[in-house]
Amino acid sequence: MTALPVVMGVVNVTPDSFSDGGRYADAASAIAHGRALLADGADILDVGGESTRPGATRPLVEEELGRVIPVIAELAGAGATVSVDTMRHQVAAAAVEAGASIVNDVSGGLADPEILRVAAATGATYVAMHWRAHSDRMTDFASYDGPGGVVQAVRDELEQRVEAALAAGVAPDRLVLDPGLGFAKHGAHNWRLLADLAPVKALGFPLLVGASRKSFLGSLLAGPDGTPRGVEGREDATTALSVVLAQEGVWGLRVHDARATRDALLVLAALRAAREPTEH
Ligand code: PMM
Repeated sequence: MTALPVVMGVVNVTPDSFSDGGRYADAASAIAHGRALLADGADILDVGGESTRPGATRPLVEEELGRVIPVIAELAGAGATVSVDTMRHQVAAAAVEAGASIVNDVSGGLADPEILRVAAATGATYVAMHWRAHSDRMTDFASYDGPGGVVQAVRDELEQRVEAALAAGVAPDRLVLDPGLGFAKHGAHNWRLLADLAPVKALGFPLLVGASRKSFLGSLLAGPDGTPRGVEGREDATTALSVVLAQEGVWGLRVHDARATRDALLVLAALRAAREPTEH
């Protein structure tokens, strides 16, 4: 029986994230939000200071550092397992120094290859997500016309990121892969990937999946006039996917509402326990 996934709660310290834009933009509210996620059952807090919403422009390195480091220092200092959501080696290095133990790089080392050496040197767990371009132009890269379509392309491109990470010295047991839902992918691409994770899983590394509140769920849940459902109305669909992904054996679920996913995992755990043969 595969273990149930860890719950990674999202702490976006950004003025412009699509899912919770601006709500936790100052350190104090981001820290309070991190504590609330822990109370709701998050195992890991993923702290990010750069929005990757489609079309987003990048903050300066100093801005990103100023956003995430105080939050990471406080939450890691209080005993939380903290991941830093960054594509920059300077931010990854400072975050690990401040107590983060996971580097979550949505670019898989493509945006700043030096980040791989930082992950290797610090011994942090490194999450390599499938990515093709920065958010301001990623929709230009959302075509998957080769044989095998998006599933084969994501598998092959992640394999190249694995090779780069291992060549930089990241230990194989410190590597996690992520198919990168919504990154240079349209809705149908996300659904194809979710429907067929096996080739990515067969690369042999734990999988993290971030489906929470993404726009393909908004489109799925569109009203009769075709208007996509707003982010707050995507929670039940997110939780449904958490259950499906847990049953598929993913390692981690990156979500905004830790309690909904934790509750769903408790249901699965109870069912699994009830299936075990009893002693008497
Ligand atoms: N998605 C976002 C940001 N970081 N990291 C990983 N590993 N996987 C994801 O799918 C992912 C990510 C964008 O979503 P947000 O704006 O809600 O944080």
